[in-house]
Amino acid sequence: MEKHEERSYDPASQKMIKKAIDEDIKIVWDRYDAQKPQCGFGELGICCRICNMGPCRIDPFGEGTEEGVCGASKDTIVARNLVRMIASGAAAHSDHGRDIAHTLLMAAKGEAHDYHLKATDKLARTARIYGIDTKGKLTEKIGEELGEKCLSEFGQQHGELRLIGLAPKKRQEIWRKLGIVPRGIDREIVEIMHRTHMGVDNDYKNIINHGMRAALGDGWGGSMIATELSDILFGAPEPIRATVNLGVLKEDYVNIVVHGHEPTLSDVVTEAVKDPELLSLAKKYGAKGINLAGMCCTANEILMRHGIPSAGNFLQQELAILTGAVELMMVDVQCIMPALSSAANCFHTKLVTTSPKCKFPGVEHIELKEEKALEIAKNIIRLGVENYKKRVKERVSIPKEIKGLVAGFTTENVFRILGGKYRFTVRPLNDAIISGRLRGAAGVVGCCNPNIRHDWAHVSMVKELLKNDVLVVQTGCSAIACAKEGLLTPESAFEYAGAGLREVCEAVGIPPVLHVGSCVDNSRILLILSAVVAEGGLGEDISDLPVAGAAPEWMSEKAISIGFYFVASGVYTIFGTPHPVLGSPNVTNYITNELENIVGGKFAFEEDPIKAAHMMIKHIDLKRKALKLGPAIHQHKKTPALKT
Ligand code: SF4
Ligand code: MSK
Repeated sequence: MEKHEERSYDPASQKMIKKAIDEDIKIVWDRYDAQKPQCGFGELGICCRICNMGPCRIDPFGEGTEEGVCGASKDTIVARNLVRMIASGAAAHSDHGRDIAHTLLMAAKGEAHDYHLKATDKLARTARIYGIDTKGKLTEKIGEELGEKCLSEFGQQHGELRLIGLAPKKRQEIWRKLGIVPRGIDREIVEIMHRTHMGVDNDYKNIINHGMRAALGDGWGGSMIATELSDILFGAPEPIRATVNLGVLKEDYVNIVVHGHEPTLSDVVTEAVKDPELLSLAKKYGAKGINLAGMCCTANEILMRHGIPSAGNFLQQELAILTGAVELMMVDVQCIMPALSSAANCFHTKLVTTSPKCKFPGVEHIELKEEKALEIAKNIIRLGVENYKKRVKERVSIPKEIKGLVAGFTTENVFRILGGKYRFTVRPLNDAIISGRLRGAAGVVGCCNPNIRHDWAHVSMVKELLKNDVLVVQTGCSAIACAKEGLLTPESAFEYAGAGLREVCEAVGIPPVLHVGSCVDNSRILLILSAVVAEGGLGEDISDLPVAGAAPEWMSEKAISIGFYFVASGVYTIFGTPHPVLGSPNVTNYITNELENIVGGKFAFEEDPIKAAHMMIKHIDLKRKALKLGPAIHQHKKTPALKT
């Protein structure tokens, strides 16, 4: 295998990686290689630099220093580092949720005319969950009250987050008994920073238990608020066909790529690109029109609501620029590589930052102001259109690879699709699991990372699960990886699904892999699991369900927070590469073993995606047995794994 093939499983990415090698342009894989060997202390989690008596490190071989200057043990140091990752991940998701709540409030008050409360049904439902009396009230009034209530939960000091009440009763009791129900979203994150300050919490179990509390404040708080309010504000997604991969970029068009996570501006950009004046300007410069594409989770947001194509996932952000065909890349927050500005400098691409939280030196910053979002969006698109003149035709090479997918599944429409028009229920899903046509379900989510062949682990794991009659739900970059392989279409069930899963997909008309959105939309998975419990017949808690989760190519601190809120919600969750905890056998044992008896879920680390898939299947079978369900009806013979 040549270098470009080793680096990515995706043929479109391979072509652009080859182009980078040929033109001696350094991209993420080169920077990764330059970092090797990566710091062993960091990998094991046993370095500490939280006070100025340090930095300190523990000798992993037990021959040198066993404690920091202050006396902190490896258990304390590892646990502190780990929960600080949760704090950062939960903060990122939750700040996203706060921003959406802020925009919703402005829209409701009539201060942001380019936004409207689109999903009024969902608005009323969510308002009622928050105890708001909706009778006889105008939509805007309900929106205002809901926006205020949600915003107040970030700084709430006492009590419990409202959305916690959507978890199964038994689950809520487990959290209450353990004292890990989040009181306020920000409060738990701040408390992580306090507890992990020098000389505070030294009990690794106590530290991690609080980490779970903050992570729950993300999954059942900040992220769930982001999802629910985004649906209200930008429209509740419905299954929608679209396309994915670098081939969505068009040679004769002005290509605009939006990248990041928060859809507040990009949702308006979907309107701005239809502006007749901008379209005629594009034509004046010789382009056939304006082509909008997404990247990472901003892509997922506008893909599921507007059918805007996705140009790719995290590791493709530089590769999109390398096509030489991107006039402008507009970024908001999270997962935006600092290297983008140098990649853009190698081509004619204009990079524009839009959030006050995310600026790059030397890069044009046009800040989103909700009051005049459409005007700002048009100004940004105009820059892209004008930049078309600078495109160097000889440097343009757009890979042809493009695949169709269906995105836009949500908790609500999954109920409707499964139950039919008159029966809003997940009963058919429960029945399919009980009868054994479906073995169980798995959430495969998360990033991509140059430390593992791009997309390969996602695709291999998901194919193995499908073959074994496990329905897969996906978010984030993992969903994009599998979409590029063609797994997110109803037709793919015929090629990849086991007979039982295929039967279910055919009967209901769904793909065997359901794309439920962006990273914050992992909260949708929590709600689907809760609905399955409430439907009955599969136990009383999420931890009773024959389900498992995985993040095979994770890289972000958000993935750690997501992992912890799934584990704390009772889900067995496998990460491809380990958390930086192996320097403490106690912490490792706590999160991969003991936690199961405490919260019902636990972590496992397994790099081989096929092995990991079988660990998930084994777990699903154990849960089936505990529920006294028979084995899955259709057992399939093993087929060879994909080449690494
Ligand atoms: Fe070293 Fe303790 Fe300070 Fe950490 S807190 S840097 S282990 S002295
Ligand atoms: S974008 S957090 S690389 S999934 Fe949500 Fe992808 Fe991971 Fe960012």
